[in-house]
Amino acid sequence: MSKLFERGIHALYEDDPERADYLVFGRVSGPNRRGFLKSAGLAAMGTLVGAKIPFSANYPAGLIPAALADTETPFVIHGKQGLSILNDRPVNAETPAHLLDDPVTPNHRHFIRNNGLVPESARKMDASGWSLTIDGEVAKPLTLSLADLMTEFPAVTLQLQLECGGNGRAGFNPPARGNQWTVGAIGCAEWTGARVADVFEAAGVKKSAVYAGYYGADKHLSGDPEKVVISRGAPMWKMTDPQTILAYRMNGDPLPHWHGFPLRIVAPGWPGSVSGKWLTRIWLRDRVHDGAKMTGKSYRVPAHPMGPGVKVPEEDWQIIESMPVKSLITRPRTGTVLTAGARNLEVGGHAWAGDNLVTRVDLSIDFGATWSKVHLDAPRNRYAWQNWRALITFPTNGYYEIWARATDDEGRAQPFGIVWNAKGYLNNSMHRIAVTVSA
Ligand SMILES: Nc1nc2c(c(=O)[nH]1)N[C@H]1C(S)=C(S)[C@@H](COP(=O)(O)O)O[C@H]1N2
Ligand SMILES: [Mo]
Repeated sequence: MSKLFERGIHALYEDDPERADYLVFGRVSGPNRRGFLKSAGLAAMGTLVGAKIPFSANYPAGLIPAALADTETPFVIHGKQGLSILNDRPVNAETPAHLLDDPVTPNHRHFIRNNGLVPESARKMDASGWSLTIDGEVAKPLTLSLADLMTEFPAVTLQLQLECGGNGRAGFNPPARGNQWTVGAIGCAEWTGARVADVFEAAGVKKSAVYAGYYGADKHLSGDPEKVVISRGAPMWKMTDPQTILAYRMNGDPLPHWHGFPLRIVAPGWPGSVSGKWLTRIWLRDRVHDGAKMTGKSYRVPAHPMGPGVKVPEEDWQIIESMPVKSLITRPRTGTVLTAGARNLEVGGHAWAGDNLVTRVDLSIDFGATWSKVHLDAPRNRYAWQNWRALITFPTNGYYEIWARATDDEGRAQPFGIVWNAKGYLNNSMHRIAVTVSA
């Protein structure tokens, strides 16, 4: 099923309704349609809408069943502005670089990466029936309401960067399947919540606990309530880091429904997939968590860089932990044209480096021949992205590219190219934008 929805049902139907119909329902439109509907097609359609369809024979070909279509208005994401929609079922949308210029990413500009469907209660912003369970390798399993979390544990407010492990996938060649993120699956909002460590402490962590896995309330695309959308996690040391939190506010507001209302993990600096949304349970494990999208090739890369077509032995796939050093130019917007004779330009953006600090950012306007250091701010708190700015001077009129390269505190700098891997993770190649000074 997931393959069908890689592009989103609305996009699929807009492109070629008959083909979409065939892909979704396994039937063909036209004279043969009735025959197909009686067999596999009808069954598939029934599964998708969750019941038998008594009047299926009358169902117009190429029409998106309202049960699927009305989840959100196509191509509009409520509460967001200016995002590029990569998929609408599940909703996946990224922020163009120039709209990420704010030092702290506002809610309407933060990217969305959903693997399934937003739970109904989150849509209604209703936390009345919600609770969080902490169980597994603990002395005292806990079940907490939102009010418990807000009152029994100290609240911390932190700016935390969250980047999808697949950000930059669009740059892969040969292409990697999945959402074709360019540069905008990154944000740094101000999150408020309880430290995971404090909540775990209340549950009494056993010595046997080595890993913690999350479960959320989102719904699988197939509609099957038994299927888990995603259930990832992190080792105890990361989960109990003082900057890993159970967030119930985003930039001062209750968590927006897109971002996990009423509660999510924010485990900054690691692939965004560790930061479970619509959180209902954390299971402390005596082994590495093996939930949905923890195993196989999901969020894993080969221990040694490999080329396309090379078979990597099972034991050489490693779970992605800290994300690599990266930067973004958020002003000016790429394609900016300056008036003839203009020589100076203010350039700015952000840089981040997983669990590390960024120690410098350099810019080049001559395709990497020479570099100059920008003014780089310290992070507001650990795991906040670092804002930077520079004034650059163009020697003549003409076409320029501005390239940005960040370096972390272990001396690792962004590469020019991409270290290829099969699933298109961890592309931290340098960001570049085009600027022309008119002739
Ligand atoms: N329950 C749940 N949590 C989830 C996801 C999801 O689909 N379901 N997506 C993960 C992925 S892959 C990423 S990159 C981040 C994205 O967070 P955002 O949508 O708030 O930007 O959430 C993570 N947490
Ligand atoms: Mo992600």
